[in-house]
Amino acid sequence: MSKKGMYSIAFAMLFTVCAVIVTQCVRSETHQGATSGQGGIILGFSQIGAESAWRKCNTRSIQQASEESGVQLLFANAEQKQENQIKAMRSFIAYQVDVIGFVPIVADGWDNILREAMDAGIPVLVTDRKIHTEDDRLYAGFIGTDSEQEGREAAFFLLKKFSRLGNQDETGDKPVRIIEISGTEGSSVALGRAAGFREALADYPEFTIIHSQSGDFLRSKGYEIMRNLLEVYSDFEVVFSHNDGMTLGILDAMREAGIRPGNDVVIVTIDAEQAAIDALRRGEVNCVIECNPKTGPAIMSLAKRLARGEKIPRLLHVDETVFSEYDDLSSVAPRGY
Ligand code: GYE
Repeated sequence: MSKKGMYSIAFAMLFTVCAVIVTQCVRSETHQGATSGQGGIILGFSQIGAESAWRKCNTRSIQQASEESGVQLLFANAEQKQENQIKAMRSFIAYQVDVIGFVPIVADGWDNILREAMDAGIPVLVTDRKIHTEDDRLYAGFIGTDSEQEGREAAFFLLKKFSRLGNQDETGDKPVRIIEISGTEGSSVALGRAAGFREALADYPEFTIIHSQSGDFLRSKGYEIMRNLLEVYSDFEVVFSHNDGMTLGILDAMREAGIRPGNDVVIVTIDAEQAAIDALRRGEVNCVIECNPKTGPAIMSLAKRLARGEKIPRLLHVDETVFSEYDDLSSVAPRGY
């Protein structure tokens, strides 16, 4: 080997050693900084993006809770790409954070990165959306929404509205044709909401889903899809939308076409953003199922327990409620998102 070659190998080795030392120093300084009065825990958190008002509130909740609890947060926004989430998690492992938290954009494809975290001895908390793994021991626990239940609640409202469970509106056995606009394909919440909805309607064949399409949880897509569907379908009774963002787009498209949402078509939506509650009060939406984004404080306390080496519950569902046209809405507090 030439002298030049040897020098460059030596330089590369020296550089690597320095880089490792610098990283370790930065880390122990941050740890010390955090330790002085704050608990000294570093949580690396991979968020999926900012696709909805719900998501922005979820991020605010996590950032605010980190400040209040003294858990130091390394926050990464994946801009809707699973590969960005995996990269962020890999960098959290290299940084030797105490705990990794993430919102899995889709349910599949996490086993390898979770194994890397496990090999590095870093516990992982799955939040908001669930995952499928070969081995459930690859993550410490889950906190988030019960999407199957949300789907069931959407169906229960329709059964009541069309008088199968109650007696509000008598419509006999007429067909109830439903258009479903679902969330991000492959996400546990879109799969869960769809499954719970179908399960609860399984014994009522007059309820039929005539069209189901993903609007990716985006208002713009909700609008676009509904505009196109209104050219194809002239008769349907219900729209079940997996989130309020898409619903607001759907309402815009309907108004433009001269359809009165909430009146000509029954609208059921999930999240309970302020804008959806306002639409419910105006009578443009019939039922809003709450999905609770304010998980920051619980995430921080779980992260502390994990950092202390404690076990946490495998599954924690957040509290969620339902608001509908049958309720007195006068006491619903401002939603904050
Ligand atoms: O319903 C939607 C969002 O994962 C529960 O993601 C969450 C969903 C929420 O952007 O608005």
